[in-house]
Amino acid sequence: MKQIPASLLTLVAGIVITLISFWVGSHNNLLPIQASTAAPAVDSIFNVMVIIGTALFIIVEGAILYFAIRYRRPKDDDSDGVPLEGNLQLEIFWTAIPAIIVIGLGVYSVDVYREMGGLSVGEHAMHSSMMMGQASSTLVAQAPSDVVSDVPTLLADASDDDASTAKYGFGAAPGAEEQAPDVVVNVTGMQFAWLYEYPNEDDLMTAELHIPVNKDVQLNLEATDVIHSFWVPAFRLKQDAIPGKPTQLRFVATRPGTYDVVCAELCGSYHGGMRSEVIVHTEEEYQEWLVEEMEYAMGSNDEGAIASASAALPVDTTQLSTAEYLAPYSEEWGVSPTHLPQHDHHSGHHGM
Ligand SMILES: [Cu+2]
Repeated sequence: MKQIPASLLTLVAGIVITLISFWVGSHNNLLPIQASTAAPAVDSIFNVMVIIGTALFIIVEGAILYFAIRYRRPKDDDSDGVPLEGNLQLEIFWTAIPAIIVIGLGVYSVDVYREMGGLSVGEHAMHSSMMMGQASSTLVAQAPSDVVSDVPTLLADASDDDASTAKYGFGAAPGAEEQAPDVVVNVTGMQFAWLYEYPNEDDLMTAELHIPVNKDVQLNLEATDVIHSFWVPAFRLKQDAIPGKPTQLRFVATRPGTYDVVCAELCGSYHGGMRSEVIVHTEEEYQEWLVEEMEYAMGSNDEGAIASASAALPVDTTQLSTAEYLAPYSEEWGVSPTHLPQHDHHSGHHGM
């Protein structure tokens, strides 16, 4: 039988590996549903990395298996292996290929990041500090010493002004920098809950995030205690909430539904329970929800509003009467709450 040339075998192997890798990359099914404009861009770079990873896996593991079988030690062969040392061409080759891959992925990821608005947040802050830089250098160049001494004060003022605007996070999509967002929600992370406040809706407060579909939404994130991270896997978006440093997350949800919000920064003993939901409504549903919530909040009496709001919010157990505190357990024990001890004098709500 005539020997098949090695170059031909390599070519065929290369084609087969490429086809398998592309197939695995585009059918990996590893990611959740896509529910924001950022998701397709993030998924495409993820899939490219899976394609490259699959090819490398097949080549490396394939070579190990092939060599282990093809060059296994024959029976009764106790001789040494062939001494091999150094191969400059091979070393250049296996340094250059990963370098090209890593640089390519780096450029690609910056492009995806830009598309998501990662480069447009804090533009105001950047502009003003750049302008200050110019102003101060002209002052230094032309002015007498008393003006120059004012420069640090001017710079300090500028940075004070910027303290209230987020410099970190995700801003408007490219081309939409001049447009104001359709919906603004202030998000506060605390041990161990997310709180949502709608500044344009009479500071309405909720424990889940409600937003309309296909609208430009801006979240202003902050934290009251430690660093938390606001992560919506279905949106492919994650942004830290940092005490004292406001951050921003601007996005467009593209699919109505209910999606998980997960805290992705280890923030204490109940970090694992720091979950919430984002509900993406159609425009009409969102307006209906708003009206309903506003009616709730401004309800016939204030106590009712507080009760309905607090039902959804984390409970401060120190403010509860004994009967209220035990109510969830009494059901489990088969005891009527009215039979529970009523030691404290303010247990006026017992039996509810
Ligand atoms: Cu947290």
